[in-house]
Amino acid sequence: MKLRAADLAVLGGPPEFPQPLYVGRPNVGDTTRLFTRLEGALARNWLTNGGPLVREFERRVAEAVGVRHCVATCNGTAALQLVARAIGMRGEVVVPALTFAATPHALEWLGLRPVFCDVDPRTGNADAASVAAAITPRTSAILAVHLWGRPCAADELEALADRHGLPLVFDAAQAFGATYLGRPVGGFGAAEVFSFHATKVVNAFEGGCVVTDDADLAERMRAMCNFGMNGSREVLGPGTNAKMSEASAAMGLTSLEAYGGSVAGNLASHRRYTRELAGIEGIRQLRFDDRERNNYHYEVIAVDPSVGLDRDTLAEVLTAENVIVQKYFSPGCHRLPPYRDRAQVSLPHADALAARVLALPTGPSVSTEDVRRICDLIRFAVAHAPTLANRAEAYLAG
Ligand code: T4K
Repeated sequence: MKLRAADLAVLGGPPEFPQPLYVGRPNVGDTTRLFTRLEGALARNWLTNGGPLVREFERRVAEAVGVRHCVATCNGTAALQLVARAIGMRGEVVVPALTFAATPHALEWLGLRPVFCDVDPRTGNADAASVAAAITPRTSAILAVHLWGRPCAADELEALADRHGLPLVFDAAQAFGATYLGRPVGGFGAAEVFSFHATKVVNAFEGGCVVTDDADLAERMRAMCNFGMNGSREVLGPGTNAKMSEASAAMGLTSLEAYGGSVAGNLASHRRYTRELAGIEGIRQLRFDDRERNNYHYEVIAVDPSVGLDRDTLAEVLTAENVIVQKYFSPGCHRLPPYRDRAQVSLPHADALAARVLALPTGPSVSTEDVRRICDLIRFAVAHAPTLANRAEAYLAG
C-alpha cells in the first residue's frame, strides 16, 4: 500500500505488482481438450485448407451469433479485406476515426480510401449523423466499428446505409458475444467481422472470420480466401490465401468452450471497477448497456485533465506499477500516417476521446482483488496529481 507519493514506482518506490497485469491475456480454456484436438489434426495429417476443425469452428461461431454463414480466416485484418473485396468496395469507404489501426489499414492496403468520420463523445462509436456527414458521391461503403465491444447504433446505421444504397459492414473484432437491441452482433449489415487474436475474448492464436446471412457473398469469400478457387478447384477470379489453419481452429474451439467462464470473470472485474472508480474525481468509466449481453473484455476509462493529471501521466504511473494499460485508441486513426497527410475535416470528439482514454487490465488472469488495488493506485495518483505534474515538468526541463 502506498502512503506517500514517493512510494509510487514512477518516483522510485517498488512496483505494486511483482508480475505485470495485462489487457486481455489469452482465454485458453481446457488445455487437455486443446491437445486432443491438435493430436487429432496431426493423426489425420490434415492441417489446413478447410479441415474438420475449421468447419466445426465455423459452424459453432455461426450458431453462437445466429447467422447462416461463417468464413474463418487467418486473422481479423484478412477478414476485413476479404469482405471489402467480395462486396465490391471501391473509392472511398467511411470509417470511424476512433478504432484500431487495422480497420483503415485493411482498406488502404487494398487501394481503397478510408474517409474518417467523428464519433459520439459519450460512447466513442460512430453514429448515423457522423457517418452521414462523411458520405460523398465517391463513397462505396460504410465500415462501422463496435468499439471496445460496445455495439454501435446498428439499426440507425442500417437505415442510413439503405437510404444511400450503400453496403454496410461492421468491424466487430472486439464485440464477439455482444447483443444490440437483443440481437447478437454478427447479424447486422451485409456482414460482420470478428477477430480471434490471442488477446480477444475468444482466441484462435491468430484468427478471424466474416459472418453473413448472404449465401452468395459467403461463397465468393470462401473462394477468394483460397486463391479464388471454388470447391471444384476452378479459379473463379483473383483471390488470396486467408485460410484459418486446423491448429488455430483447435484453439478457437477450446477458447469458445471457455467463453462463459471468461465473460463471468470479466463481469466480476467490471463490477469491481465500477464500484471502486465511482467517486474518483476526473475518472469516467465507459459504460456497458447492462440490458444487453456483453463480453466485458475492454474496461475503458476517460481521464479528465482538469483534475491536474493527464492520461499519459496516469498511464506512466500505472505501467511503472506493472499495470500494463493500453491507450486504446490513441491517436485517432486520422492522425496516423498516411492519413494525417490528407485533407481532413476536424474530428473534435475523436480527438478529445483519443487524448483521454485508457484500457485497464481485464481477462482471466486479473482477479477482483487486483482490480481493487489498481483502482487504489488510480485514486492515489489523482490525489497526488500536483506532485506528479511537477515531476513531469522537472523531467521536461531536463
Ligand atoms: N479491428 C479492430 C477494431 C481491432 O481491435 C483489431 C485487432 C482488428 C480489427 C484486427 O484484428 P486481427 O488482425 O488482430 O485479428 C492488440 C491485438 O494484437 C489486436 O488483435 C487488437 N485488435 C488490438 C486492439 O490489440 P496491440 O499491438 O495493441 O497489443 P499486443 O497484441 O501486442 O498485446 C496486447 C496485450 O496482450 C498486452 O496487454 C500483452 C498481452 N498478450 C499479447 C499476446 C500477443 C498476451 O498476454 N499474450 C499474447 O499472446 O494489438
